Amino acid sequence: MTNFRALTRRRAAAYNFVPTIVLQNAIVSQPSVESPSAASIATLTNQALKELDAVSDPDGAEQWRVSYLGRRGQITGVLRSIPQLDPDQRREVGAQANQAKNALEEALARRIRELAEAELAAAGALDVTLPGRPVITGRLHPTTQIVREICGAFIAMGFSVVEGPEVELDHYNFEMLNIPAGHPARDMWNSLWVDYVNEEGQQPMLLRTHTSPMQARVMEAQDPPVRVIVPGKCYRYEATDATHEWHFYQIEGLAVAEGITFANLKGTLYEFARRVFGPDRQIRFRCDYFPFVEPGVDMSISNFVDPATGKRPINRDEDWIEIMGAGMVHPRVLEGVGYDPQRYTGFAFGMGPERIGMLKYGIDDIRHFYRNDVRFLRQF
Ligand code: FA5
Repeated sequence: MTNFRALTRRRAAAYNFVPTIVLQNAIVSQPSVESPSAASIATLTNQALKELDAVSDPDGAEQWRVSYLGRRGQITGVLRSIPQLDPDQRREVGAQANQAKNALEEALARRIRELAEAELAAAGALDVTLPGRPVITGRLHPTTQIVREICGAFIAMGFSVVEGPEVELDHYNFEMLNIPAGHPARDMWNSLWVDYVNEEGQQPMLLRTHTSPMQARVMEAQDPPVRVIVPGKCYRYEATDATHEWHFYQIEGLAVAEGITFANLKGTLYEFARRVFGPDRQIRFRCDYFPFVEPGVDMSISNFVDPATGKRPINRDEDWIEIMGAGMVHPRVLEGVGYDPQRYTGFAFGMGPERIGMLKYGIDDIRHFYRNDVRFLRQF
C-alpha cells in the first residue's frame, strides 16, 4: 500500500521545499524541531505577538491560533518536547513554555474582542463611548414602608410580629370578639362574604374586615403574657372617599398580662406617635365604642393648618384625623379564649397605616396608594 505521508515528504525534499503556513499579513515557519530553550521560547513568543498585532480579521486570528496554539502549533510543539529535555532544564523551560501559552491565549482573546468591536464600530452599530442606559430599580410600596416603620416602633417596645389569614371565619371576625349573629354592631363592618355555604346552611367565611380576629387566635395559641402586633390586609364593602378604601391595611396590637392598665395603653400609644410623628405632633383620645373593649377610645392625629405654609398635612377641612380604635380587652373576650379575667387584663388597638402615611407625608387622598400611578409611587 502506498505511504502517502512518506511520499509527500520525499517529494518535498526533492524540490528542496520548506512547507509554510500563510497568514494574512505574515509568513510563519513550521515548528522548530530543535530542543527548546528559555531564549528560543521568548523569541517565539515575541514573534507570535507581533504577528497577532498584524492580524486584521477573525479568519486571520483563527489561522494564527492554529499556527501557535493548535494541536500541531508551535507552542504546543514546544510543550510536547519538554519530557525529552534534561531533568534540570525541564522545570525552567516547562514553566516558561506554559507562561508563553497563557500569554498567547490571553492576547488572542483580547485581539478577537478588539476586532469584533472595530467591526461593530465600522458598521456604525455601536458607539462604545456612549454611557450605558440607566437601570430602573424597584422600590418598596409606600404602604410597605409605613407598615415597616410602625412595626419597627413597636418591636423596639418589645412587641413581636405575627400574621393571620385574610379569609377569616365569622367565628373569629365577630363571635369571639363579643359580636354574636344579629348584633347591631356588625353594621360597623360591612363585609365581603365568601360564596360558600356549609352543611348547616350558614355562610361562615368572609374577607376579614379588621385584624382584630387575630386577638382571639393568638390568645388561644398561647398563655399570658402576650405582646404582639399584627400587620395585614383588610376588606370592607364600602364606598371609597379620601380616607376610605375598600381594601386597606391595619396593624393590630395586643398586650395581656397581670396588672395591665389603661395608663399602659396611653403610654404605649404616645410613644408610638412620638417615634413615628416626632415629639411636636398633637394627639387626641376620645371615647369610642367597640364591643370587644371596655372602655374604648379612638386616637386622632392633628391636621391643623401649618402657619408657615398655610396648608394642612391632609388637604381636608378637618383638624383631626382618626387613625385607630383602642381600649382595654373586654372580659368576655378573655373568657372566650380561656383566660381568667379576674387575673389578667390587657389592651388592644387597631390602626390604619395608610392614614398614618397620609398624615406623615401630606398625601391628600388614600386612593392614590392603590392606583398604581408610578408618578405617585416614585416619590417614596
Ligand atoms: C376597627 O377595625 C377595630 N378592629 C379597631 C380596634 C382594635 C378597636 C382593637 C379596639 C381594639 P375601625 O373600623 O375604626 O376599628 O378601624 C380602625 C382603623 O382602621 C381606622 O381608624 C382607620 O385608620 C382604619 N380604617 C378603617 N376603615 C378604613 C377604610 N375603609 N380605609 C382605610 N382605613 C380604614
